[in-house]
Amino acid sequence: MSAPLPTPDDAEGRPVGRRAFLGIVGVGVSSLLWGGVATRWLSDASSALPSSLQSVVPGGTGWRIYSVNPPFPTYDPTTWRLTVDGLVERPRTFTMAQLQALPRADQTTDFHCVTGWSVPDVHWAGVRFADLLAAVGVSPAAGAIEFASAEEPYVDSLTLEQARAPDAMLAYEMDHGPISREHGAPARLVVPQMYGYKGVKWVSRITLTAQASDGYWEQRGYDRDAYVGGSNGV
Ligand SMILES: Nc1nc2c(c(=O)[nH]1)N[C@H]1C(S)=C(S)[C@@H](COP(=O)(O)O)O[C@H]1N2
Ligand SMILES: [Mo]
Repeated sequence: MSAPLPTPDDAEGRPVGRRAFLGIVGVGVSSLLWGGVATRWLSDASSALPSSLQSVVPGGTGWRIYSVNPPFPTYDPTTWRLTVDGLVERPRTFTMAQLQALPRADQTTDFHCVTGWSVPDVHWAGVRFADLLAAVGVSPAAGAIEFASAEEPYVDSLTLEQARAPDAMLAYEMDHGPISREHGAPARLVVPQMYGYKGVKWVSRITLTAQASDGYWEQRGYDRDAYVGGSNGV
């Protein structure tokens, strides 16, 4: 039998029991929850916890917020740019307005983290990769896309074929509003057919490459092809 894979719920590489985890978090957050400032708590005070305990979701939405290198990146609309480069014919950067000028796609899909939690019926809006890639032109040698987060060193990749799945997108809206800071503002990768670790938050650079490469969790033992129900880790 192989050793259990590490998960975002581990503290400093040590497993944290679910009860212990909830206990630690519960003490710190309960008073703030009543004050209705749970979101601010997540953004401002979360650095007081070990990085791996970033996973609390006040309000019971079902989400756990994950981050490997806090604090969460900040989004400044005046300076933010998405870079699309690598094996493309016309490398370029996009402002949010330019990204939103591309054809918009909407979908409602379920979200599954490999550690066992799910959120049903999440609404996303954003750009399909067919449309994004048409804006830069794909070089014949390209076979995959690498997604880098403003939160270094979080990265992941998809083959071009995977990225062209009808429900994969670079999302800039979640549940009918701009993506919030903790969920990856202003843009995150959404791949409903795969586990959540493929869904890079705070996407800042999209680089076309010849072949897919291992992402953050894949370097720690998870499958690169992370199809829900059809990969390791569960
Ligand atoms: N930059 C970045 N993206 C990330 C992660 C992360 O830690 N950092 N965690 C991944 C994992 S394992 C999951 S399940 C989802 C969780 O999304 P949420 O934090 O919006 O709930 O984000 C994914 N994208
Ligand atoms: Mo996850």
